[in-house]
Amino acid sequence: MEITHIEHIGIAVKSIDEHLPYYEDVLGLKCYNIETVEDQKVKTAFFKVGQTKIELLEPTDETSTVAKFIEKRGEGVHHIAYATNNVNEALAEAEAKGIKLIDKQGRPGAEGLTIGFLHPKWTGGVLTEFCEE
Ligand code: CMX
Repeated sequence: MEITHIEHIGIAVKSIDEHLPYYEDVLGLKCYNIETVEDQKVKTAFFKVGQTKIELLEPTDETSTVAKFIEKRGEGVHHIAYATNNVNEALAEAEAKGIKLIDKQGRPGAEGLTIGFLHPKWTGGVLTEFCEE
């Protein structure tokens, strides 16, 4: 696989509205997109930091994996997403090298990207996502 850069860092929050002032008024970043990903049961808010984005993740209901994460661990860094030119190939290669996959195939994510997750138990406790434009 070829990873080109960190596409985004996902941060789990209870409320995007509550945290916008920190990112906009303290860090001086601009929220340029708010989008709900129905499939993942999350509302997302994006900020650009050079080539990388910060993605705030707010659960849309209590069955969301992000709601479970916040309940168990509190708000904070949720996942790291790497940009690759081919998510399906990257997933297959990781699986061939013994990593347990959450997604066998890429699926639609926010901002029109194709995404696929590796299981955090096989990646040193860091939920890892591959993204393809
Ligand atoms: N980072 C690190 N570890 C995590 C984690 C995370 N984000 N989420 C869960 N875990 C850990 C749990 O703490 C738990 O560990 P222990 O067994 O030591 O307690 C273990 O993984 C299993 O977690 P669980 O709560 O019992 O099981 P879930 O049903 O929540 O499944 C996971 C966990 C990772 C498979 C699930 O959260 C998942 O499929 N995540 C990928 C999808 C996702 O997170 N989507 C939201 C982002 C959307 C986007 O960016 O577009």
